Amino acid sequence: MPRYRQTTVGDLKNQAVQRRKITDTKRTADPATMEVLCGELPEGNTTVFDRYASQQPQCSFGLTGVCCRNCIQGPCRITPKNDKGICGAADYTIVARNVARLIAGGTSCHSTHGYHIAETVLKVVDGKTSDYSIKDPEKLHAVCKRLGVSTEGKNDEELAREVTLLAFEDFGGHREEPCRWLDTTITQGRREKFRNCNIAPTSIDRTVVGMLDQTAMGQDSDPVNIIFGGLKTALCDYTGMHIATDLQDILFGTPYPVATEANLGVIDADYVNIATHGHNPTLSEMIVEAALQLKGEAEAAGAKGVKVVGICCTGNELIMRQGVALAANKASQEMAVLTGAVDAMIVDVQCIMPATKALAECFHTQFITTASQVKIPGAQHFDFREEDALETAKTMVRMGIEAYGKRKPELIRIPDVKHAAVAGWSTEALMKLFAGVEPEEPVKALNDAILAGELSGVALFAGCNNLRVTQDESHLSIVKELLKENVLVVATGCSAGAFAKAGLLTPGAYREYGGEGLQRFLDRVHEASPTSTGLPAVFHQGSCVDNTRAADLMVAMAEQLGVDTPKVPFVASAPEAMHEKAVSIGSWCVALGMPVHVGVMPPVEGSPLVYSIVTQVAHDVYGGHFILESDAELAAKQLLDALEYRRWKLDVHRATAEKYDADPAASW
Ligand code: BF8
Ligand code: SF4
Repeated sequence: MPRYRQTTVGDLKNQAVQRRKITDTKRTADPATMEVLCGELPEGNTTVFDRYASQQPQCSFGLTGVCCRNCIQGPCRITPKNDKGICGAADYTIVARNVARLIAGGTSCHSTHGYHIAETVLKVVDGKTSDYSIKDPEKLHAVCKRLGVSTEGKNDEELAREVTLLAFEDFGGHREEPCRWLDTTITQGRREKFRNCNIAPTSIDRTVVGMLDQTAMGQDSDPVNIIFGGLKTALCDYTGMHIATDLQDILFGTPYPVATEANLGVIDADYVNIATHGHNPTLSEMIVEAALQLKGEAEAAGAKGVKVVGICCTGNELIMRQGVALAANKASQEMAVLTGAVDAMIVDVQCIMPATKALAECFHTQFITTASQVKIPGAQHFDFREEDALETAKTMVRMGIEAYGKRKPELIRIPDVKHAAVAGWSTEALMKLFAGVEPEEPVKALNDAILAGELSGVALFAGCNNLRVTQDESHLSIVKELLKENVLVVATGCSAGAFAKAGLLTPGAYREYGGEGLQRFLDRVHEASPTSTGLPAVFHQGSCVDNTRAADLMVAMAEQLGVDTPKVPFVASAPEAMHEKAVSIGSWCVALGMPVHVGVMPPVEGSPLVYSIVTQVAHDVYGGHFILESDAELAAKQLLDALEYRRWKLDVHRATAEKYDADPAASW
């Protein structure tokens, strides 16, 4: 019987792993980024790679999570000599509190994003802006159906208002029932589990505030209770981002396959290049429109037109819906500026390094901030409002057109590296693909392939770049291993960016990277439901805020199989988790029952108890657990083992249920 667990219960990693010598480390697996890094830097400047090296050695109290700064008697650090903080907090309390607060931080980012989109929808239906409209009434109706909103005799605007008001209740309402976007998108088994464990949130805002309260000095010191509070908060992260994805699809359209390109080579010296960076599509969608409208002005300035390129998750939003080329993921954001051919970088929220602005000062690049909560000293700031979105976007693009004339030709060096990519694989798009084989119940095509042993399961690759490891390397090596073993892979965030940059999203790439079973499956579904774009090796599902698309897929698989989600052969991996958002996503994935690999050690090693809760006990309670493994080869093996274990168990439970004419066993 395959093992789902690591054999080393409580046997913590050798901390030396955390402190590899920076001189021994290859910085990046991305040839374009490497090429730029090997060039000259403007005098006095550094890149994120240099600053990581300068920070070494990093503090081991922080690395292992045993530093508490939750009151100003601290910092208190746990050592062999001092096993308690000044107030008496033990390692397990401090580590659990720190992790829970990371989750609260991540949840705040995603839910603020979702809230902003909800406000935008309301402005649209109230007629306060004419720059946006409801682009996907079909999705609006699907969301209404799911939420139980009657559509009878109501127009799209009325429905959108009703849906948005329900979303506001999930953010800040006072209700006794769990948040609707959580409750209506999960299995009955998960609904009961979350209620029984008292981790079903009733309001996002209330839960995040409650988490800060629970983890304050002199509050909760029980690590299990704190971690349950953390999971409740993580389910708010799920709720907020599901709202964001649904409303973004309603407003900008549900993504379907679209052909484009990725990596720094997409920056074109003949064009005015506008890089959009951050996460929120309300701004970038307008930039795309403004760029189209201002083509003539760019030509008058001597360029061939305006080219919008994407960075980080704004890039992922635009690649999904608009086919805008993706220039960089997180660790390469400075490299885009270093090409010397980005005329304006327009940023919104999250993952924007202040250093990118500093670097832009050495070039002609205009650096523009647009969100009230994200200002960077020295950057041009526009208070972006939906009411005059297109006009503001045009002003910003014009700044890029003006800057185009001020380029320093001697500083331009664009790596000749880019790959064709097909993105736009929302869960709806995947279902459409599967529907060619199973028109009545598309997900059955996927489940049947798993039950027949043609596919090994499904994996979600998500998360960031983290400077502790070689950029993109473990994303690529783990995914290649899984593809070879016939795993269907979906991806989001900077992980999807890494795959796009390396050619795994290129049409037909599944033939190069996929095992025989995966190739056969994709050939079959594509023949039955052809696309004009062709199929990639990895299916890009969007930005970090879109991770519930993968959860929706897992839930659909579970419901078709007649089991709860922990039984579905579905795993997740965040090889380079970095942001607080990655911690919250990983945590709700565990609560939903996924084995979740994290390739960079999170700060839990300081407490053997917390370490074993997240890697072992979580499985007993929720069916999901963390696999904390920095070695890519071992990680791939553990993910494949987890899938094998689930397939084996699913087979046994299904065969037994059939024999006794009963439902499959509820246990996992
Ligand atoms: O939200 S994957 S580095 S860009 S946090 Fe950031 Fe991480 Fe990239 Fe997108 Ni997500
Ligand atoms: Fe130290 Fe306790 Fe204050 Fe934390 S809360 S800093 S452990 S006294």
